[in-house]
Amino acid sequence: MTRAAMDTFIKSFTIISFLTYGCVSATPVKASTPNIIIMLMDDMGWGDLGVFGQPSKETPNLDKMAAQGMLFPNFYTANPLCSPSRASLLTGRLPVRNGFYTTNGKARNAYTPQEMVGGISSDEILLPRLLKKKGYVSKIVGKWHLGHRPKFLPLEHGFDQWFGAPNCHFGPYNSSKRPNVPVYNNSEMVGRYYEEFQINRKTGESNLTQLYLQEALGFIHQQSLSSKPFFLYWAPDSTHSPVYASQRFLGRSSRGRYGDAVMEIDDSVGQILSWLSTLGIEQNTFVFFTSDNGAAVMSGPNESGSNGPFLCGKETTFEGGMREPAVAWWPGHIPGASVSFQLSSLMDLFSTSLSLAGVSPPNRTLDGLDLTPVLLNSHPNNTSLTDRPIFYYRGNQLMAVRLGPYKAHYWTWSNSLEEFESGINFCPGQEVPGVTTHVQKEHTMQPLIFHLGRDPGEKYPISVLSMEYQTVLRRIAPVVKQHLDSLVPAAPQLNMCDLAAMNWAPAGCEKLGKCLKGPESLPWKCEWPH
Ligand SMILES: *[C@@H]1O[C@H](CO)[C@@H](O)[C@H](O)[C@H]1NC(C)=O
Ligand SMILES: *[C@@H]1O[C@H](CO)[C@@H](O)[C@H](O)[C@H]1NC(C)=O
Ligand SMILES: *[C@@H]1O[C@H](CO)[C@@H](O)[C@H](O)[C@H]1NC(C)=O
Ligand SMILES: *[C@@H]1O[C@H](CO)[C@@H](O)[C@H](O)[C@H]1NC(C)=O
Ligand SMILES: *[C@@H]1O[C@H](CO)[C@@H](O)[C@H](O)[C@H]1NC(C)=O
Ligand SMILES: *[C@@H]1O[C@H](CO)[C@@H](O)[C@H](O)[C@H]1NC(C)=O
Ligand SMILES: *[C@@H]1O[C@H](CO)[C@@H](O)[C@H](O)[C@H]1NC(C)=O
Ligand SMILES: [Ca+2]
Repeated sequence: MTRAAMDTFIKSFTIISFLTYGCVSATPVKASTPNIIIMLMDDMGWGDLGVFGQPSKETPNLDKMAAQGMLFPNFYTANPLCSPSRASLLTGRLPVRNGFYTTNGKARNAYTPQEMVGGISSDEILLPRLLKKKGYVSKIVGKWHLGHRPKFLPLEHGFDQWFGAPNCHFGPYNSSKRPNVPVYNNSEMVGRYYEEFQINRKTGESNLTQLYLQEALGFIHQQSLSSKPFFLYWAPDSTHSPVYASQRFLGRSSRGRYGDAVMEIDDSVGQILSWLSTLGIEQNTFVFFTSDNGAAVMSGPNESGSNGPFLCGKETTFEGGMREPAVAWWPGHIPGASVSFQLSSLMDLFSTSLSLAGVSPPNRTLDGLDLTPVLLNSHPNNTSLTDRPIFYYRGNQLMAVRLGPYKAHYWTWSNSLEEFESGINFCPGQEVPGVTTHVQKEHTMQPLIFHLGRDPGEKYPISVLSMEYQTVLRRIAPVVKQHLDSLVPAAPQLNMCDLAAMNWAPAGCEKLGKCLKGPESLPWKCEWPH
């Protein structure tokens, strides 16, 4: 970070703090079953929002959302990759508990590419299914990524409606070798990316975010006319490489094409929030904005965002991989221009949503926390936080733990030297010797400990000889032991691949004449290089 950028970064916090103390908070009213909107971005970084210090200040709507709501600077995802973090959001459980991991290699990130055989287990209970108990109508708009074979799709797991795609928007593909990813309307495909739903890889032009915006506005309108509460899971994918934006936004950002995509998302968020006000339901709708994992800095500056002052990005368990931008908004209930330093997680949105809806949590181990005491706290100066750990996993390997301002790394790894030398760099310009290691390095006997307040970039491990180190380790060690001793991993769902499992002939393809013929089934153990 440059000096000027750092100044802006610090200044934005000063402004936030001033607003916090300068603002009279609203009196919380316990509304009955509010609508819930979770806006989950794809690969957007902590440093991409003006309110989190992005110097270009190109997110006026998100910044306004924060000014009217609550900012969470210590918010984490459950995994540094799309599929596992999305599974964790909807189950309230760590990937190792909900099965979204692999055992094909040690500490490997796994997801659901088209050749993936597995998906979300039928043993898991997803948020929309539980919300249904209180009459909620649920819609997902955008990326699913919890498995693309029929039994894994959203309408099989509690969602009433879906408009979007089951996998990433990679492509275009030659359909004889690999089908383009289908776009679904509810339980049937209505076309494919790069065919009916164009993404121009040269210019970066696509109208998909506009389509996903219209789907959201339409659903909100429809539900506002009904007497039932709604849950909208809005998951656009334009900030994931290949990044795209529509004509009106292309070329507008000073940050390049990635910034264009962010500006279009920001504009869409603004439209959704003002639509709630227009319909007069803003005081009855809880909205939370965040991202599924850190910015994909390995994709280069034009195709990825910013993780602010944090180390590395997507795929890693350094702060850049898992610390996320996060804003809560609910006029009349959440005090405006407030900041909560609560250590919080994507999985908390599961428990928080259940609490808001008045649904009791399912009888199983959950990793989320109900954040309503923090969100609805009428005293903006109340800094009493719940002391809870954040666990950083890669596959089934616990890599690190955060407790209070301290983070202890039990294992470190960026990627293999071989991969690194082939040009794949998870930490461009940020090598920290002994920390961003290119071998899986064990530190179990003597974890690397950082103070994230003094050293957010994880560059200066605290000396093992210091009193501070000894004190912190004595606090963290029993937390780790307790977690590991009581952990019951689910069966891993992301081990097997098969070309026959790809999206050759999704439901609805007959009507469109878009069924393709796949190869014979020939399953293999998926290779997960990092
Ligand atoms: C797909 O690949 C095959 C074999 O490489 C080739 O014959 C065919 O023309 C390609 N089709 C398209 C649409 O590019
Ligand atoms: C999706 O399906 C619904 C209900 O079947 C229909 O009303 C709507 O027009 C469809 N939307 C699109 C974009 O195809
Ligand atoms: C997006 O929509 C505009 C206006 O309808 C159209 O002119 C343009 O070709 C579309 N772009 C893509 C990539 O589909
Ligand atoms: C990034 O985009 C700019 C503007 O289109 C272009 O000039 C530059 O070459 C691109 N950089 C890379 C690394 O592709
Ligand atoms: C919760 O689950 C446990 C273990 O499966 C079971 O023993 C217990 O009876 C259950 N409790 C309730 C209230 O259902
Ligand atoms: C402060 O917040 C905590 C939880 O965040 C809550 O338990 C406590 O009652 C609050 N205290 C006041 C004075 O509001
Ligand atoms: C919050 O703290 C500030 C600064 O200490 C103080 O001026 C203000 O009166 C406090 N507000 C409330 C509501 O307690
Ligand atoms: Ca992602």
